Amino acid sequence: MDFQQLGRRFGIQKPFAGFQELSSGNINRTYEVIFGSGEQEELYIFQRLNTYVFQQPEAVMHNIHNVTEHIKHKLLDRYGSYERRVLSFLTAEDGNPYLYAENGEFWRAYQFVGGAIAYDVIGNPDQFYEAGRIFGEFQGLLADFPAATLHEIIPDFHNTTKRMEDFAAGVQKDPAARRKQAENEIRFLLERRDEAGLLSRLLETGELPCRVTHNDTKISNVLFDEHTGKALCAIDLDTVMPGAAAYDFGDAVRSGAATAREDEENLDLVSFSLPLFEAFSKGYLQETAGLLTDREIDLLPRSAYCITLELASRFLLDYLNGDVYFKITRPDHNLIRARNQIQLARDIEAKLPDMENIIRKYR
Ligand code: GN1
Ligand code: MG
Repeated sequence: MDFQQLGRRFGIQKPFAGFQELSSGNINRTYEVIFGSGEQEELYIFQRLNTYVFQQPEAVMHNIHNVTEHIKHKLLDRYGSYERRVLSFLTAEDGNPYLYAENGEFWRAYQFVGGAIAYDVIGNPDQFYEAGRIFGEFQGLLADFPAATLHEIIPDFHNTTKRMEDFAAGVQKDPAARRKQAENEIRFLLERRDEAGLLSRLLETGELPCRVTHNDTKISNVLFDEHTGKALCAIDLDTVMPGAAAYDFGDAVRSGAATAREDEENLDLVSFSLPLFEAFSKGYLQETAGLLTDREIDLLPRSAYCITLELASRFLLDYLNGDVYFKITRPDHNLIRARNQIQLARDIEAKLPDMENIIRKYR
């Protein structure tokens, strides 16, 4: 990467002074880049979009631009300022919020949010309450966004019925001849195929409303203020599209109420924390009061189950396909992730009645 040149094309005047790659994120490559020095130092986040996953990167940026503009206006009305509460993208030489490097790579850059931190694993219920509040707020901020103006970035992204069909087909094909290594996991997921598809069927029939949703609400996509611990904003808007609100709730608790990282190999450490689930639900339901239908609220516990099965099937399918989609750092990384998510799904399955009681308490 020639950050000096990329920076100049994004209108940064100061000289390039250094960078580090940020390891979180399974799809794009993300870099924290410094320009200038001392008092004059400026920090930016540069991202190279994965154009295998995002085949229409300009459509991604079209969505993000319009959604962040909408959010800025709403926040100005509500709080008089949107500072640190929404991502601000840099404009390249031709006026677009992205550019193509000489080698064809697709790049975007945004202002670094100072004094903010993201977590892969939640530390305590207060923190997760904050995350629930911010994802609830996100849903509210976009409640009047015109969904029809958004591009469908990845068709059928959370169509779990289709995901399970693709998974079953991948098992049959077994392109990388790895099926033998995952027989138990395959059986577990295929046995739950119908249950996994529940939400996507209800979305299809209109029993669940289609809203503008984030679609990648894992906990590392929330920025917190380093000092106050308050959640500032949801980041990573690549997959903002029409979808089911319950999936955003489900994906957030799948990742944030888990007691271990998504790729923890020691399955004894992987469980679903009810106190964390309760804290998130409280924050989320406070913020979305009056917005969600009864049916949507009823389905929140199930959503965690469906999305965990969905993700397990995606990781396992990628393993069977020879690791073409998610970034890996070890040969069986996707198998480890799949086993981890299956363990989590087992625990959620056992805790569904408790989760339902919790939702009843805060609705
Ligand atoms: C990917 O790139 P990242 O880490 O934000 C994936 C999500 C998965 C997540 C699991 C576009 O998200 O759907 O839930 O990994 N994003 C895409 O960690 O497929
Ligand atoms: Mg993402």
